[in-house]
Formats: sequence, C-alpha cells, structure tokens
Amino acid sequence: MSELEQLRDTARARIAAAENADALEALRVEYLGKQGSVSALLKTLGKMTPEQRQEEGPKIQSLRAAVADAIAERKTALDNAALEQQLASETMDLSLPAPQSPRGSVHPVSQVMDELAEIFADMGFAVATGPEIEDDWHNFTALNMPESHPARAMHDTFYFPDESADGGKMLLRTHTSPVQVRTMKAQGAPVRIIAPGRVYRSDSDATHTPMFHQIEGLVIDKNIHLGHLKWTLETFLKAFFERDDIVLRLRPSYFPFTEPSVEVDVGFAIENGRRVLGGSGDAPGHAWMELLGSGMVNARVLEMSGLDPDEYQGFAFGVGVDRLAMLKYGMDDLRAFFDGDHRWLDHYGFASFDQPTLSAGVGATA
Ligand code: 2U9
Repeated sequence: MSELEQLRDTARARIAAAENADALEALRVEYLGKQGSVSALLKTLGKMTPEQRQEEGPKIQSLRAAVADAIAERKTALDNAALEQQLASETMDLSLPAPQSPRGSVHPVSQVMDELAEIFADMGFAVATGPEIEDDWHNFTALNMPESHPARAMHDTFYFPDESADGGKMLLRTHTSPVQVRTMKAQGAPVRIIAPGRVYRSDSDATHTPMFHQIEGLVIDKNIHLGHLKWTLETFLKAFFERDDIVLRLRPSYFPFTEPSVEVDVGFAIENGRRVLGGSGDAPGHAWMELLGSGMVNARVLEMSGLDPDEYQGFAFGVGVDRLAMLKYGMDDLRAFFDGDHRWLDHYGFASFDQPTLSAGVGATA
C-alpha cells in the first residue's frame, strides 16, 4: 500500500471514530486546515516537475476528496444522532392541561345588561340607544322639567361650558329618558322599548358614583293602563331574580314625567347577612325595599314628543343596573365596580361563554 493510501485509511478510521463535533473539527483542521497534512502535500505539487505533477497531482487530490467526504459523512451521522437524542429527551405530554394564562372576564354590569336585554326581548321589547352628551331640551324640557323646575337641581347635572348651535345648554345625560323622547319623535306610536346605558350625576359616596348605569322601559299604545305596568315589572323581576315568589308593593310617588307615579318596593328577608328577595315584605322576618320608579307617562310628555295623549297612553319605569347587579350577585360596595381592580373582576367577573339565555336560565354561574 502506498504512503498516500495508508494516510487515507488512517484518516478515514480516525474520522469514523470521532465522538463529537469538536473532535471532528480538530481532525478537519489536522488534515485539511491551512497547516494540515493534506494541505502540505498539495503544496509539494508546486515544486514538482510537470511529469511528476501529472502523476502525483490526481493522487493527492483524490486523497483530499476522500478525507473531505469522510468528514462530511461523519458530520451527517453525528448531527442525526444529536437530533435523535433531542427528540427522545424532549417528549411532550399532550394529555396535560394547558398552563393557566391570564383571562379576561365579563364585568357584572355587562352581564346584567345582557340578562335584562334577553328578558325584555322575550316580552317583545326592542333595545334603543342614544347620545350620552345631550341637550337641555331632550334631557329636561321634553320630560316636563322646564327651566327653573326644582327637579333639575336634584339631578346634579354636569354641564358643558359651551352652548349648542340653537343656544341650549349641553350636558351629560342624567337619565336615559331622552332616548325614549328621541324614539317617540322619530318613530311615533306604538312603542315598546328598553333604554339601557350610562348616565351621569355629580354625586359620589358609598352608594353613588358620578357615572352609573340605568335601564328604563317605555310602552306606548292604545288603552295601556297601570295593570300592564304591574304585570310587566312582576314578570321581569321574577325572570331576573329567578324566583316565582317575588312580591311587589306599589306606592304613590311623584316624578315630573309620569302621572300618576308609583314607586315599586319588593319584599325581602335577610339570610346569612344578605338581602334575599322573595315573599311579602309584611311577612314575619321580612321587610320592603324600594327598587324601581315608574308610572303612566305624563300627557304633557307625550304631547312634547309629538303624540296625541287622547289616542295613546303608556307606562315607563327606571331602575339602576348597578343596584340590580349588587342585589343579584352580592356585591356590597358600588365604588368597587369602577375601580378596575383585576382581583375584584377575578372574583365577580363572568366567563365570556356564559351568555344569558331564557332556556338555560338568565342567571350566570361563574
Ligand atoms: C319618558 C317618560 C317617562 C322613566 C322613569 C323613573 C320613574 C325612576 C329612577 C330609578 C332609579 C332613576 O336610576 S335611578 O336613580 N327612575 O324612578 N324613571 S319613571 O320615565 C320616563 C322615561 C321616559 C319619555
């Protein structure tokens, strides 16, 4: 065997035995690097005669190719082995539960708004909305509260510094009633709507926030009377609190936009320190709690909204959504509703899949 063949076989054997990438790289440098032994042999070609070069050149070139091929082959084998080992060690158990990542939740006010829309839709009510920045006429005058009416002062209104184009004052609506005025003016009668949304009053303590949520209802048709109002509120409250034993008490009251006006109380008992609605307030261990305001729409309000009060009558009601949420889901501080504290939301928020439906029960489970 020639010296070159011996060198080739030794190199092949050492390369095949290289245990890892570092050892293989060391052998590559040893044979093919600038100072490597095969490179040194290639350099000898320059000093040979043309005849010698023709004889030795192909042999040395073939040695270099054999060493390079052996290195490439070993490199592939080492890479494959490393991959096999990685695949064997990095197993993944697809049956494990997914890691807990932060989840959003539905705010109790949004949940209750959805519940209310669902209940009233079932009774044939459409949802109406309107602007939160209102003018003085739609918020007050059209609701039988002309300028200097004492009820205006009671609303603690947020006014804007600039007046509207026709000289009226602009304000943040103090109730959702202007939505009903706009609906009557735009669509005429009959009307069967609820108007849920944000309202604003300059008032802040444990039971009042400057922004809160209301839902108002309005039904206008021929021959509507207080009996329709009482049935509607009873049906709504039974569906919302998911109890058949809700008892209402209607008390005479006064609102400028309704005549007659009635305040609606519900019977409740204290259970485990919490108010639980149900039963007559006059029953032993029970009491009455004021929950809603309502009444027959004042004839003057119908007129200002373009309806003939001799042809059409109607009833209206209003209730605080935040208060309904507190009563149903047991929150005791209204201010926490708007703090944006995620720990409160983790506790009182609802899963986004928990859509209220009448068939599955409007009450959420989360
Ligand atoms: C039109 C005509 C009449 C809506 C009504 C009340 C009584 C009422 C309060 C409940 C608690 C507001 O959120 S609260 O502070 N609301 O007592 N609201 S009758 O009457 C209307 C509305 C629109 C055109």
